[in-house]
Amino acid sequence: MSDFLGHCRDAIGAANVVSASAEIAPHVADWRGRKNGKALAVLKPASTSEVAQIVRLCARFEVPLVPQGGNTGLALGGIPDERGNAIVLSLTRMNRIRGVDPFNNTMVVEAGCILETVRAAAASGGRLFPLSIGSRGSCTIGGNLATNAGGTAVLQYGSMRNLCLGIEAVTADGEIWDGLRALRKDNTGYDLRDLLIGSEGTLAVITAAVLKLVPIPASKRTVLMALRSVEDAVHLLELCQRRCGAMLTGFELMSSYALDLVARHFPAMRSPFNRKHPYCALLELSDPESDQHASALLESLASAATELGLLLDAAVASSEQQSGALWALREHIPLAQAAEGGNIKHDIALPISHIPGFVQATNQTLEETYPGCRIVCYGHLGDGNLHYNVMPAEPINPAIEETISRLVHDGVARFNGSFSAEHGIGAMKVEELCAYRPAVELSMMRKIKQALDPQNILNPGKILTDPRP
Ligand code: FAD
Ligand code: 2HG
Ligand code: ZN
Repeated sequence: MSDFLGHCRDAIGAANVVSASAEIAPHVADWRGRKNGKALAVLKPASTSEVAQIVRLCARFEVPLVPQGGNTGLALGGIPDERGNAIVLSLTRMNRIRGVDPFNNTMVVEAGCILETVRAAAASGGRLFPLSIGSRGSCTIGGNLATNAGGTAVLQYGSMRNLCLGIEAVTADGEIWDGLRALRKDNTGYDLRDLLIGSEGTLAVITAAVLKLVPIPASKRTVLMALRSVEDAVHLLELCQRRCGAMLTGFELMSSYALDLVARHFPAMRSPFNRKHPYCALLELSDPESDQHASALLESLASAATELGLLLDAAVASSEQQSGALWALREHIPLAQAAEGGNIKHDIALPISHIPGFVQATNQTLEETYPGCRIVCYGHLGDGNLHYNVMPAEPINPAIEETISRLVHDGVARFNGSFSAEHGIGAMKVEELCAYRPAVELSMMRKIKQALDPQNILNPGKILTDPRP
């Protein structure tokens, strides 16, 4: 192995091959602090050709590699396992914005660019890069692509797949694929870009991308609406989509218990309502016309919702600061859960019409089977994506985690949903993939993996089981 690391040092400079355990530590620990892997070293290349050299060395010495961006992933995809035979390939030094094209509404960025930086660069060119997730200050474009990240603006702009026109990547044998085409139409054979998006570092290392930009809306309005039930939230969503069409750019659901957790762990953040309501919906309207137009739309929407008996209360943000405070309530839910500790996460997608039935049935079964369990239910209702996290009364161990997840995911399957809406499979949901996807689907996935990475050096054991002991 010293031979391998020696060649790596020659390729990217000794300072960029990190092997001191204190420096490796943050790269092998998952964001939730639940798992720690081991790594031979963390390698930090600064260019596509350096990435290619490292991948060629990994292929030659048969060293597995785990691509990593901001390490904010929630499916244990970006850290190595406990064997200690893999390297972490950190893309964070590849952080150049290669160019912005306002007429084509695109920008070319390297994989290690932080999402927030990309959004700021787009804004300074008068454009919006719409992907918005709570981890935007640390996650990277490479990680966003590799997980096909979703977030709070998917309703109108789509997930990462819909926001990317082209990709540059390094294949498992160390070849560079320049697929940085900035085209909105391109039917030239199999869509390799789409194959790599969502592949969680198992098919290639993404080094750069062409991202789609949109105009910055003239006006944005944020409103928090208090509601009686999930069913009413679904009715409100239907009303909003009917009246606002493409101007509805966010529709998030939060249960009262989810907001209680935020208030407990972040006392400065409080719901604007002076009494508790079972659920709240956080809405964002983006209007291409003007503030007046947006306000009129919002007013008519609120009175229609009141007439239908859907609205218990509403708080309209009247400044950017107030809008930020409402969004902070929503974005602090995962942080409050992390502070509270011990929860079993379920990132599920369902047909929107089935969500009330699913929540009602699953809450009831859980409460009967695990008396005293608490359910933290919130998420991207407009996309049919809920974070349905469970905190049992008893301490969490692998057996209880497996039984509760099976109960929730069986319910999801009964309602024709998916057990992973936006966080991916990583190492955490490999068994679920086998349990809930048809054999033919798994077989096609294995053939793709075998064809593109015959040595199984790219993030082994993620998405699909690692056939090696
Ligand atoms: P990492 O965690 O470093 O890696 C994630 C996966 O991508 C791994 O499998 C890794 O191997 C692979 N990978 C990383 N870079 C590359 C590359 N260059 N080439 C090939 N493979 C690569 N996710 C959502 O979808 N929606 C949300 O709303 C959301 N909110 C979040 C809020 C918080 C507070 C946190 C902590 C996480 C949240 N996430 C959310 C999850 C996470 O931020 C996303 O999955 C994000 O896209 C991961 O980016 P990253 O750079 O941190 O990737
Ligand atoms: C969010 O929407 C993230 O806030 C995190 O996807 C979800 O922590 C979770 O369960
Ligand atoms: Zn989410």
